[in-house]
Amino acid sequence: MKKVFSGIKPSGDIHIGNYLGAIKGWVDSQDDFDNIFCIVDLHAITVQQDPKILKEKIRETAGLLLACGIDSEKSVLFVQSHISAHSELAWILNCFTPMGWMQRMTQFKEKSEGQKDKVSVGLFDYPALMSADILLYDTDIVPVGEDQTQHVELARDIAKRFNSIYGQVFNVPKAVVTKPGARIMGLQKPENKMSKGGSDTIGLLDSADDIRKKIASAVTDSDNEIKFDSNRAGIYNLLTIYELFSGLDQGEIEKKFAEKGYADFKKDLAEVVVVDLEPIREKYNDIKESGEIEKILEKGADKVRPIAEKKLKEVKNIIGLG
Ligand code: ATP
Ligand code: LTN
Repeated sequence: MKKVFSGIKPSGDIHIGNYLGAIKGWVDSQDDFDNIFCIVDLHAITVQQDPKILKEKIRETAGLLLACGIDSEKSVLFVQSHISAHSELAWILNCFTPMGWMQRMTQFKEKSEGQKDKVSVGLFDYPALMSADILLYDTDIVPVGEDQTQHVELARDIAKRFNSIYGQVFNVPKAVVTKPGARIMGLQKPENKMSKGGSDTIGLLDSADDIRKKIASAVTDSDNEIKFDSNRAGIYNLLTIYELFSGLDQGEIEKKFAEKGYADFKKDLAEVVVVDLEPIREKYNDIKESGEIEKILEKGADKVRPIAEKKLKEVKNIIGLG
C-alpha cells in the first residue's frame, strides 16, 4: 500500500478549513493507504506559544482527529516532539538546502510580513523540518491544503538533491490536494485563507449558536445572486462550504437557492454546518472523557519510532557521521 504522511499544528483551534482541506480527506481514504498523521508541535513553536495551552491543544487536536474519524487501528497518530529523529534529520537536511530555495517560500514571506524583529529562525526554517517529517517515512503521498504544496515541492527537491549525491536514500513524495476545499477563506476577509491565527474561522468545537452568528455576519456582496462565481470571493467561499458539507453539486445548489436571498442561504448553510459538526463535538467530548488520547499517542509514537530511527541511522551512516 502507498504510504501517506500528513501533519497538523496544535497552535490554536482546529477550523473548518483544516477539516475540509485536509482532515476529511485523510479520514475518507484511510482504508486505501498506510497512514501516518502527526501533530506537529515543533512547528507550532515557530511562533511563541503559552506552554500550558500548547500542551492542552496537542491533546485537543488528537481528540478532534479521532472524533472526525481517524481510526487508531487503521492510522498511526503521534506527536512530532515524541520522536527526536524529526529534529535531527531537519538539521541534516538544512545542510543540503540552498538558502535561495528557502527564501522562495511564500508562507514565510506572508507570515513574517510587518514583524521583522519578532520572526524566529525556526519560522524561516519550518519547511526543512516539514521535509524531515515526510522523508523519514518513505512517504509517497502528502495530502494537504493548497497553502502547503510549495513546502511539499521543496521536500521533493531536497530528496532529489540528496539522492543525486548519495544514491536512492529518500522516496520522492507527492502532494495531493483535494478540490474543492483546498483553500477555504476567512468569513470576514474572504481574500485571506481561513487560518488558526485569525478570528475569522469556524472552529470544529464552536457552539451551534456561534456558528449561526458567524455565518450570519459573513461578508458577501451587493449582488444578492446565489451563483458559484470565483470573482465574488465572499459568496463563492460560502457556497463552497455549503457544497462540501451538504454533498450537493453546484448546479443543485444554485437551483435550490435561485429564488432566494443571502439571508435565507446563510440560514440553510448554518444548519448544514451545525448538523455535521455536532456529532464531531459530541464524539470529541466522549473521547476526552475516556482518557484514551494519551494511550493512543504513546502507541503511535512506539509504532513510528523504529521506522524513523532506522532511516535516520541510514542517513547518518551514508554521510559519514558518527
Ligand atoms: P496557520 O494558518 O496558523 O498557519 P493552519 O490552520 O494552516 O495554521 P495547519 O495545522 O498548519 O493549520 O494545517 C493543517 C492542514 O490544514 C494543512 O494540510 C493545511 O494545508 C490545511 N489548511 C489550513 N488552512 C486551510 C484552509 N483555509 N483551507 C483549506 N485547507 C487548509
Ligand atoms: N506545515 C504544515 C504542517 C505540517 C505537515 C508536515 C503537513 C508539518 N509537517 C508534513 C504535511 C506533511 C501545515 O499545514 N502548515
